[in-house]
Amino acid sequence: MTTQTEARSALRKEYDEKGYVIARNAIDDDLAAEMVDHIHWLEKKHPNVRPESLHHSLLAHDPFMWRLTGDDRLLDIAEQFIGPDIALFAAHYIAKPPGDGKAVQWHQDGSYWSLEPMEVTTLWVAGTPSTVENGCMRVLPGTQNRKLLKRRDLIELDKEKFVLGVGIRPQDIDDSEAVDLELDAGDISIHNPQIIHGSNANTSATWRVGLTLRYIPTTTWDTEPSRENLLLRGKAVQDVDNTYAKRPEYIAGEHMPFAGCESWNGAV
Ligand SMILES: O=C(O)CCC(=O)C(=O)O
Repeated sequence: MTTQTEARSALRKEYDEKGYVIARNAIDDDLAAEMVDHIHWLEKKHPNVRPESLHHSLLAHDPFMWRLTGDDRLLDIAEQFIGPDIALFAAHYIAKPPGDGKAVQWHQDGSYWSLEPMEVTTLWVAGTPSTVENGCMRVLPGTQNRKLLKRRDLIELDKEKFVLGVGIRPQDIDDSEAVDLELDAGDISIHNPQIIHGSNANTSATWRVGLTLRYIPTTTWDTEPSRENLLLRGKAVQDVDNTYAKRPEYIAGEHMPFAGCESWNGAV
């Protein structure tokens, strides 16, 4: 029988070799279903924001987002990659509506981020099944060992077609070895900030709901002072000048109800 420690080191080993790894059933179906409810609740709250663009600033004071990103099952996984003092510097729902979702051009996440050092890992959480047909994430294994492209190396993209405004030039990519990360609701993939990845548009009749969670050790400095990090486990480091959001209280009528919201306490 595989022990918990062996399973953990297997996850880490695969991530180090390939730049990504999948953890199945990381969260339960009920929590994944609440993610989908959250998307539809956010769509009503922000009718002018596309569901691929529900960014951190809309989520940092949302009790359900704190409940989800602070879930011990996700933090236990993040801890294997970044250690025990954990903050979240960015969350972003990339939810692609049926037949209408945008593509994500090939990119390396680290090209966009002002983190010092670039110690960070992404947990990509599936709220619905994520398949080739509905535009699952795709990766180029091993490319985490390539140099990190700077923003000036990237090209501008048509925001009507692509979720991100800049990406890697198509002629710089050989996608013949691309791997499709097909996931069920509740599975997650974990990826390195340098791996080249992207996704196609959703041409299917079903939603594809994904949430990107960027976890950092509290020793990493998020040099963007206006961005509010969520301190989720362990301690902040005094000399690292990150801005931390206050844990929000749940207010009925103002926030989306979720399992356990009545006993959610903002002050912990
Ligand atoms: O959700 C997607 O399709 C792409 C995700 C992505 O680019 C990321 O997590 O950095």
